[in-house]
Amino acid sequence: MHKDQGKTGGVKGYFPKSHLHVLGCTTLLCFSFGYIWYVSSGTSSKVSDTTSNTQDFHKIKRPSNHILEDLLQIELPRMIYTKPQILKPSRSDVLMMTPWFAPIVWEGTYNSEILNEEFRQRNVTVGLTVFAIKKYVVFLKTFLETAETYFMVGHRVNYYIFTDRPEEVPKVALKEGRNVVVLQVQNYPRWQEISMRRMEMLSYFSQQRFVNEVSYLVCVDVDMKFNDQVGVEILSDLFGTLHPGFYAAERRSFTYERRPASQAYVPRDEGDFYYAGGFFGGTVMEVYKLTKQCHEAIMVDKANGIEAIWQEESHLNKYFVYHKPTKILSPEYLWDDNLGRPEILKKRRFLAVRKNHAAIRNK
Ligand code: UD2
Repeated sequence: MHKDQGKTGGVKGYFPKSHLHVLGCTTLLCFSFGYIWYVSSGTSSKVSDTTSNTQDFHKIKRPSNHILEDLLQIELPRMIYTKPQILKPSRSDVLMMTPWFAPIVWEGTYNSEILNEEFRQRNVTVGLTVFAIKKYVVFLKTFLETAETYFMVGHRVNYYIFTDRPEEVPKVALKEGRNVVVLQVQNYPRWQEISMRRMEMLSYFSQQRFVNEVSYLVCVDVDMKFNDQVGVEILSDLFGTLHPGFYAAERRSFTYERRPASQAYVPRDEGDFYYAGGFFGGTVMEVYKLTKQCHEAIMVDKANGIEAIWQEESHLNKYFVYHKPTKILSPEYLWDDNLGRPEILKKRRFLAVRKNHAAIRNK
């Protein structure tokens, strides 16, 4: 697969111009759509100090204390549902549990009613982080609109949009308890660098800001659309997603970084799964640890004049070999229709949007 074809190697179509939204809006207009703009200024190497625009900052409703909230007693109400059957596993066609007892999330393996009740009682706020640097802002409208329909329905959500073009972030009507926060960050000439620098920015903002505002972070690619429910069943201390191109592959086929000179190196006799760079997350603390370690490894590689084969995705995969995720999402959570519709895939929750790499990258 050629790197410029994209990770899933799919056919990428031309993204219609009608999706280009160059909207020079006023702050007033933004708030009328229930938006919270947080546009930070300047850049310290890559990311800005977030304390500059305090008047908007205070508009974010924060959970009272998301560390202590976990200690609150959760008591379920009376609920009527089909009982689980010990001798009849809900799915027999796929692995539902890793050898380190992390559940693998497939349609049919969980009860969203129970999970929703538990997370509602904890009043959890989820941060969805997405980068739309340079021309990738064109993907935001569909991304946000579909997220409003399918992502964490009924829960509190902060969308954190990292962009170098804040004025081009489209306005989308938001449901109650949901906010958009625009974080202005710098861009880079190479798309590989943009993709990798996400680790640095995520670790910086986790420490500076997210830790005070949300319990969990979900970190995803922007050239995607939600196509079915993605809810609290995904949440756990540390979660990764099975890459749609490799979920059935043998270890030898995983596209881990194989050069020992790189910090992302994974020996051929190690590794459980091949995880996608485009969907991972966990508690703010765990995402901070992951992104900080990956960013530092990327910087060591840079100093040594080497770049991992799949940029930060390679570093993420190395991290997961030695820090096992506590939950794993099936490819339902990151699918590309160019890969067909296998029988095991009961839902396609988050789908790659066709894109023409040549027209979109480095633009
Ligand atoms: C794959 C991975 C992606 C990352 C990348 C590294 C999946 C589904 N995707 O995606 O997570 O590991 O390979 O090579 O596994 N971006 C911008 N502006 C740019 C370029 C990138 O905002 O100019 C952001 C944007 O959020 C985009 C993401 O970086 O979704 C990943 O870049 P990509 O979508 O071009 O990479 P792709 O599809 O090969």
